[in-house]
Amino acid sequence: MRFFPILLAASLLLAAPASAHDYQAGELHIIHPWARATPPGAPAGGGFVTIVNNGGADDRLLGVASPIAGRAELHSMEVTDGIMKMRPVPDGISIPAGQTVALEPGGYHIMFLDLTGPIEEGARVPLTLTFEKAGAVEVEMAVAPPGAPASAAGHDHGEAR
Ligand SMILES: [Cu+2]
Repeated sequence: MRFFPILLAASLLLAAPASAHDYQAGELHIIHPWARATPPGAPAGGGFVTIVNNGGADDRLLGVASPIAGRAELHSMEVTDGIMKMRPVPDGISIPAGQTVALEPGGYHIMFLDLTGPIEEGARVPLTLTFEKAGAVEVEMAVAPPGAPASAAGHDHGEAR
């Protein structure tokens, strides 16, 4: 029955892009980083992640980087005079002690600019999150279909958000 472990490994690999994944960095729990797939030629794309601070001290997400983008920025999105506007948050995003901060469609997000190529559905994309206290954390983003809402990205963790 030698083939069985190989089949099992193959099915795990195939299941990987859609499955939940998370990371621990000190007191920070980094849940399900994901990006939206982009059409060929798109200049920019969006990335999302949920961060839980289980520690007693505030931290701050200062910046992000990925090899898929010439630069990556942290953005907020809000409605001003009836128009949805994104803007960079140069001071980063506060991750208060004991709280959960979600970067999600319609709110805080990562903006990938000067893409080196399309973000392809099903791929795994490296992402570096740099925190004030936790330092640089390497994670991988799952890639969801274009236009995927937050709930379609495999939030089957059964964890607090
Ligand atoms: Cu943006």
